Amino acid sequence: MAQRTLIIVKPDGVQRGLVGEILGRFEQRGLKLVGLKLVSVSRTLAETHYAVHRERPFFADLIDFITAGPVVCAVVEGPEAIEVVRNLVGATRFTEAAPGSIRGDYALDLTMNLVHASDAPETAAQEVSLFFEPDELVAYERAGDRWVTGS
Ligand code: FUP
Repeated sequence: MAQRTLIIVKPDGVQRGLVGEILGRFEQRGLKLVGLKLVSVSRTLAETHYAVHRERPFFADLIDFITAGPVVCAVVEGPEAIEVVRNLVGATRFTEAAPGSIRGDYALDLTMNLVHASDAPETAAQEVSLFFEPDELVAYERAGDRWVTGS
C-alpha cells in the first residue's frame, strides 16, 4: 500500500553536509519526494513533535539539539514507505544500527543520529501535517515509476 512518511535530516546532518547523501538514499530506493524544505525548528514545534518524550530525562537535550540549527524536512511516498524508510535510517542506537543504514554508516552518538523518520501510520500522518501545509505537498507522476513499483 502506498504511504507517505516524514523524514527530517537533523541539524548534525545539515552541518556535516550530508543532506544530499541522506535524501539520495531514499530517492535511490525509488521513493518519491512529495514535500521538501529547509526549516529552523522553533522550541514550540520541537516540543510538539517530541511530546511523547516529554517526561524522559533526555528531553531537554533533544529539544536543544533539534533547534540548534536548520533541518531539512521531506515527505516521501511509496509502497510501505514508513517501514522502508525506517529500515534505511537504521536503529536508534548507533551501536545497533546496521552497516548500510544511514545511522550505521554515519552516526556515533545517540542524540546526534542524523535522521528522524515516522514510525507508524498514525504518527506519520500527524508529523506530516505538523511540518507541512497541505498545499506544500505535491502530487505528480514520475515516468519511471512503472519500472519501480509497477504503477
Ligand atoms: P527514533 O524513532 O529512532 O528516532 O528514536 P526515538 O523516537 O525512540 O527517540 C527520539 C530521539 O531521542 C532519538 F532520535 C534520539 C533521542 N534519544 C536520546 O537522546 N536518548 C535516549 O535515551 C533515547 C532517544
